[in-house]
Amino acid sequence: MNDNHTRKKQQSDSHSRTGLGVDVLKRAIIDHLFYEQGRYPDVATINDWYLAVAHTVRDRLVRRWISTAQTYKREGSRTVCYLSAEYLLGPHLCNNITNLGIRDEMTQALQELNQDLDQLLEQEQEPGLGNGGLGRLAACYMDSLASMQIPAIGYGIRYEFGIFDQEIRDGWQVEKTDNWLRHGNPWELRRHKLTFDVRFGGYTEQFMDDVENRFRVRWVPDRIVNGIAYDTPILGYGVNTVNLLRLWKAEAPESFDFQAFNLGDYYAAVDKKVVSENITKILYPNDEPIAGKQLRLQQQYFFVSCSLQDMLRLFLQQGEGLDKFHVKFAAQLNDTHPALAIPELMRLLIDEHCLDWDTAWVVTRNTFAYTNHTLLPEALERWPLSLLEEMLPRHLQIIYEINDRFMDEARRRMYGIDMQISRLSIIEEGEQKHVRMANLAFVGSFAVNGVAKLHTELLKQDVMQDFYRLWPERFSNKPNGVTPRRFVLLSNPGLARLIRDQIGCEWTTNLDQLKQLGGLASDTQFQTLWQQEKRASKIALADLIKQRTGEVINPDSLFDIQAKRIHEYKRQHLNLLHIITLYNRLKHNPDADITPRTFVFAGKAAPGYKMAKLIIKLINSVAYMINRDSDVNDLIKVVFFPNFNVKNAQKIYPAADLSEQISTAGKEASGTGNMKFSLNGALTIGTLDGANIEIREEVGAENFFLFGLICKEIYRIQAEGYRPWDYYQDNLELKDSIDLISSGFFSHGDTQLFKPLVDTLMTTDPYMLMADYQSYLDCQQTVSQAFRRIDEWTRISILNVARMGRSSSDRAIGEYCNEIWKVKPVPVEL
Ligand code: 26Q
Repeated sequence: MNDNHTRKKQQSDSHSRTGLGVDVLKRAIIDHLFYEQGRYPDVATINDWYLAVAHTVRDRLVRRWISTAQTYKREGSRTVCYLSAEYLLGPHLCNNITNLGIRDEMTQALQELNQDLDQLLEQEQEPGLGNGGLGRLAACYMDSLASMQIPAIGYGIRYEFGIFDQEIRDGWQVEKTDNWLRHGNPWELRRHKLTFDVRFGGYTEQFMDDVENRFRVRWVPDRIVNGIAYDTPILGYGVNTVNLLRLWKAEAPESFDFQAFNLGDYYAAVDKKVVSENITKILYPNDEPIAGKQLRLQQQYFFVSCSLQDMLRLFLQQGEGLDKFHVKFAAQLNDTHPALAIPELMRLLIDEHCLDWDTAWVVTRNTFAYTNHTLLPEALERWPLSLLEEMLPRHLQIIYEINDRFMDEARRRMYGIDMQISRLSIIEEGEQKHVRMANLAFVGSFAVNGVAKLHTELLKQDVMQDFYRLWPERFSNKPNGVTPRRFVLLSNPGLARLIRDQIGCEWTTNLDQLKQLGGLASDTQFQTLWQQEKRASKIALADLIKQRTGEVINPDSLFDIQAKRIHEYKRQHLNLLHIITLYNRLKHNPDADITPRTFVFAGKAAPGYKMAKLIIKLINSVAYMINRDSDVNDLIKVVFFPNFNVKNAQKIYPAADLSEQISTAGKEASGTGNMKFSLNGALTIGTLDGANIEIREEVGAENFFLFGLICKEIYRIQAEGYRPWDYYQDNLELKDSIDLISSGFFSHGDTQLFKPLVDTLMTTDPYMLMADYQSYLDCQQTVSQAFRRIDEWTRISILNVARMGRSSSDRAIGEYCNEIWKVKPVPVEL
């Protein structure tokens, strides 16, 4: 999608490492196959071809990468550091081809070599270094930062095993380790020389520094681990900027283990090596109780320590005094996972670089900003104080000092205000003391933000209300966004082409341009083309579903899709109650006039989250019974699409007619899948929760299927006492659905299997399914009617896409840059 000028320039470059024309790409691929894989075309495997193409593309990033680094260094640019324990990047190859603007050229080059690009793309193992929304957000933000030419470094952890691969056996989720590095990773560069020591354990002692003439603290650790940098280039779209994603791997320092400490005790030394290298072995799942997760805390400290040491190194190269550190760097904390960066920067500045406390605190407080991603109280990070004391004794001292000074400041601010000061404390008192990471993150940051309007409001009024009362100016809302490059241009090329033919290419970097499609929404010719694209995507998904599950689905049915982590608050089981109700209706009346639907579920459950896994089992059990029932006559089909990851997501979003966003109001911070669906022309059925609220405002209430209690009503009912039994008794269809589950109908007669789920729904259910059931059913009825008027549906689908401009991650990053980080683009010339 390049303009003619750049295309000409590209074609004139015949260098085999940089040229972008078809012939030079061909030559480069063959070269790599020969000299790197040691293969020639006749015997090369698909994976050999994949690697040859990957290296060919990587070559084309290198020159831009170096130019970018040189430019930033020369200009002494202010840099954003995104600190995130997760990056859910998805496959690189197609993204880099897209961002280089050479998809057509590469397709042709491979054709001429008798290879199929799509087939090669299938070879790539995606780096699943994240759980879900938060990790994917970090990846979208890296794409936008590079595309907007913002100097930025992403810092994180190079997990050897990312999020598990999900298989379904007998309806249950089975976890398979994700050995993504098995075949090597062509997208990273190990930086052998770039390593830092990270200390753990031991004790601290005070000593008099005669040179500096002041007391200092020395931390004597009992263990040292090395962090080695692995760099992945992040290419912006249509620009020369290549930013850095720097992930840290833990290794044992040879000298430390083998000589100084374990002389003569070989096995203990090997043991220590294993323990050290364990730190970056595996990604922790969310929704998992934190108890006993020592290793998780080690991971968090390990990566922030490496990252800050690296930032200090880069800063000191510029020859300025460390009291100006925050002038050159802004560091964003992606939730509280990297919050130990706050005491760590204090420690580095004070203990290692001899700054005084007050100066160090000014620097620290002006460096960090914190993004909150959750309102669920059980998901707020708290670490046992005893664990910190043992693992990071110096940091605990610093945290205490930060807290004491902060509490005094709070007392001065609170003067005359009736408020419980203990709620502000970083330390939670009790039988077992805890460190509250959100409080630490707030105290050490100059800004804190929520990720959607309602979420930010609840943050201010609820979760962090005391902080908000005292420091309202630090709070802001930064609505999430998603990259239109990966989630439209790359994953839905047909739709992208259709859009380009109407409005050109500017929308890919300025998503508001999609507005121009609004004028075409009622154009019947355009509607037909739009329907054709959707149908093609649905057929492609149907093929994939056939291949993965054996299930045959009807591409003309309404594709009703819920794809996201499995969690009770996201209410996949409410979706199921709708399906079971439709089933009951069909069984009572096989001639019932029902709009044909295919219900698709996809998502992983945390391995230790019993109820979420039971929900997966129920989905598959319902699918089993319904899909085999001839009374249903294929009017409804239920499919569980296994192993939801970025690669699979890219096939799922384009095929959806209806996007299920049905969390209990007030529980979903934002959601970003909702945006990806809508950008691909799905209509949304949803509650007033998270980003659904903004999506509805943008696309128009008349173009959004709204149902359910609003947040305030949820709170009110909960305060009065939620009585699920009343809904059950008053609603025959609801009762029938629940009873059918309880009867063992879906479990080969086993009445115990789903009892835990039903019992929760009937008693304490904090997500109040029953209270939203009827409203959801009515709304689904409206959906079914609407889908029958396909032209009207298509009109609304076009309007949805046309009005999704604000959900671009470019918009989000623009707001972070202007309002929080104060950074400006630094264009890179080749
Ligand atoms: C914490 C401690 C120990 C182990 C694991 C964790 C952990 C890891 C990941 C806790 C939470 C997460 C991930 C949270 C997450 O993905 N939140 C989602 O963030 C999205 C981006 O802002 C929002 O759109 C979603 O609403 C929110 O659920």
